[in-house]
Amino acid sequence: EKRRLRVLLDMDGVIADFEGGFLNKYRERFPSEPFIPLEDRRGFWVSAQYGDMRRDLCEKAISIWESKNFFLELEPLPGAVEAVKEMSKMENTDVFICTSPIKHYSYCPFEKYAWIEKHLGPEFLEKIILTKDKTIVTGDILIDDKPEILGVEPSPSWEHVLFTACHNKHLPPNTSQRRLLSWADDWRGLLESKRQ
Ligand code: UMP
Repeated sequence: EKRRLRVLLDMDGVIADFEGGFLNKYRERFPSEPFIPLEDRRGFWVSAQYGDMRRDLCEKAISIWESKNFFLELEPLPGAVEAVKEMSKMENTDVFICTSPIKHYSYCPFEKYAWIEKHLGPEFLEKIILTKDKTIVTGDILIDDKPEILGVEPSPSWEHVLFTACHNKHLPPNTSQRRLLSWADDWRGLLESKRQ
């Protein structure tokens, strides 16, 4: 009998360009403040690295993604929209978008739905999972740019495949964690490896 493959895709940093969108809007709003070029980004939390640079820059960074239209206006990452659409049309494959909203809920959850409808189409509105804890979601694979995904479930069902991003590309090689370097990388082969 056939078993279906369940793929969980993170949104920010995997299909939507959070880092690029942040930097553009931060520089536009705070043109005279220091900023971190993408090649100098280290660590998942943008706010932490800005706060380390100068204490008050933490809240200035946060004010950017708490603003109206921040999440809505993010650009798709190269190849992401095409890959997600192709993946979701594959036989025996269920694709879900699994994303953590920020706690400032005025705009983010709405705009994530609107972004998915705009870029992937209304049929994907049925595939959205908003959760702060991805460990309680079951799946075969979770493609996510956050190096460590923790929650209440100590042994999640999915294999976490690290999607390469500006903030994680310098991490020391980790033999127990596979990577997808970009959407030009072999994501089809990755999915095939999970069907065996
Ligand atoms: N985020 C922050 N602070 C940061 C960087 C990102 O709150 O410094 C937010 C953006 C996303 C969420 O809403 O965290 C990350 O969600 P996932 O990519 O883990 O789904």
